[in-house]
Amino acid sequence: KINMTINGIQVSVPKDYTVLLAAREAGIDIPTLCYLKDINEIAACRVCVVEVDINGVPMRNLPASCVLQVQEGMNVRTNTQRVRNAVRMNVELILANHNRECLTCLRNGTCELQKLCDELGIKDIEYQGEKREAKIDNLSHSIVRDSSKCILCGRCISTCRDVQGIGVLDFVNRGFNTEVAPAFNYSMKDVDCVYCGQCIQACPVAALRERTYIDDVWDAIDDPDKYVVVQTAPAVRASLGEEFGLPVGTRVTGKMVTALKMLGFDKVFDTNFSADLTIMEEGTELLQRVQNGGKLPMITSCSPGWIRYCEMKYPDFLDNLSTCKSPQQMFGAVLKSYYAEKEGIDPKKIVSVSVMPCTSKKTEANRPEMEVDGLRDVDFSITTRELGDMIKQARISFNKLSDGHADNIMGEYTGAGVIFGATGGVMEAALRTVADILTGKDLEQIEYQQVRGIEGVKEASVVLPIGGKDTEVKVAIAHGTKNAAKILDSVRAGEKNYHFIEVMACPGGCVHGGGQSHVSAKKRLDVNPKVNRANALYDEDKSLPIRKSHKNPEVIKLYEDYLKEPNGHLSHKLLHTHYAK
Ligand code: HC0
Ligand code: SF4
Repeated sequence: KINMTINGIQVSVPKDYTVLLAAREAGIDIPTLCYLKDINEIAACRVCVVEVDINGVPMRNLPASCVLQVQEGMNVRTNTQRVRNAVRMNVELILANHNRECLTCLRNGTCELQKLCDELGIKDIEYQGEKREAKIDNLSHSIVRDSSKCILCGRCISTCRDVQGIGVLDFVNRGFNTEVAPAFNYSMKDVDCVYCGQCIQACPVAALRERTYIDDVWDAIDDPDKYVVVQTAPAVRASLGEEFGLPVGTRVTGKMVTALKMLGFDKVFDTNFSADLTIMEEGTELLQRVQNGGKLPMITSCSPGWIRYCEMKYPDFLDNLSTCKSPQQMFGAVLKSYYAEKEGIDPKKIVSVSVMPCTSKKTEANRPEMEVDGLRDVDFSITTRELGDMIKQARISFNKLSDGHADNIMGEYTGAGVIFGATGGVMEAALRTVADILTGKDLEQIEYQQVRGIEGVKEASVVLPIGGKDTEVKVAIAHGTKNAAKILDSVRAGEKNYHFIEVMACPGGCVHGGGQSHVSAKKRLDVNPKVNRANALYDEDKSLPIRKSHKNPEVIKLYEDYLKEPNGHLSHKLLHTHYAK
């Protein structure tokens, strides 16, 4: 322990602490902007400066507390006039070159710079210098980059490079013209970006944001000739409430359904339904590969950021990918065939909308192969945040809503479908079904704790009877592309062999997707959205009467009335695809 003084109060803190963390523990919230704990600790913005002396000897400059290690005998002052003036000047310099159209900004209300100015009492700006030229890159389906909003904090750069192991973004140009962009200022559309949106989650302002499709969805709803159907991904229900001030990870399934009905969607369904369907298809595919000597390990194919990553960086694993489309796409394909036929609706009139925790889903929905007979599986994919905005635009008091229930015949789901949204969830759902099929029993032990949690790489093995003999089925789970690389490298090197691998592009899985509600850097010091939101999904799983995908009555009916059997002829037409590059 280190003994030191902060603002005259004696404190004792662990040796590896920074002054910033020590102050927090002592109840002093030093302002920060570029700081993202464990990810971006580079003292770029100098908003967290403090005045320090050590055993009576003053440090000459004002050091940045986010990178300053605590020392015995340190005396820190965070609120002297010298500190206040310096902080104010540093923030004003940032503001001088920032597009300050706050009223019309997507991040109005969630902007960390806006909040900081409020907290620091900045009411006028002295420096009115020249502004960097604004460049907006909106050519990808997923991500918009707006240089006029960028404050050069570097949070996106560190996240993409160090958390995701990709490194698409960096500082380009010099001096006054410095900006954050892909190399040579290429569009995000033309680089190795997987559209995971983790950079958006890191961005304190609106320099990186999703490409929005809200207006397209409103237009469809307002068009009397269109039949507009919405599906909501598993993870959305664990974050949407945050848009309305509820604690991180509050489960709002029923309110979400009611709000969607109020918005005017003709039918409100659930992606969990097609998550269950995916397990039927993917589980069957796995059993066939294991029993018939097919390509192993089989790897999940539901996370579009992961698919893009595999295509670009690990093309030798493309044959390992399950041929299943993602639940988002399966849902759309079944909607415009089975559902349209059952209800007697012209599928050309159906507009298929998805609400996803994900920015990469927008690009997935637009992939050329994601259609059947000329009908797009999904017409518009919006994020959790965009749905929050639509609900606000409709003046719905979300927190007062009562619980609704998704419509039939594609709204029923099991606990297995819900947990898809957390890392390890697809694996657990698959194991529940595969174990039942192989043992011929209705197993009661269905919680696979080894595949849960936020460890970057998880492994488990389950002994199951295959072809009459007990076989150790080995599985692995990775979340975040950097962890995916670790697993794939070890498989490639022959150090590991597995039967089945789950990969999700985002750290934590979909619950921490690039389209989820923003959680500020400051708030992340106290709550871990990955954990809270995953817990919300595991709670919902526990609360449901049916927790295995193959027991979903609407999925059973879909096979009886239409698809006939998993991996059958119609399934291949509607629900499977091929990834090649
Ligand atoms: Fe996911 Fe999905 S679970 S990718 O994480 O598989 O986005 O939530 O919707 O499609 O179901 C995201 C979340 C989905 C899909 C499902 C899968
Ligand atoms: Fe990097 Fe993901 Fe952002 Fe693309 S979307 S720049 S891959 S963090």
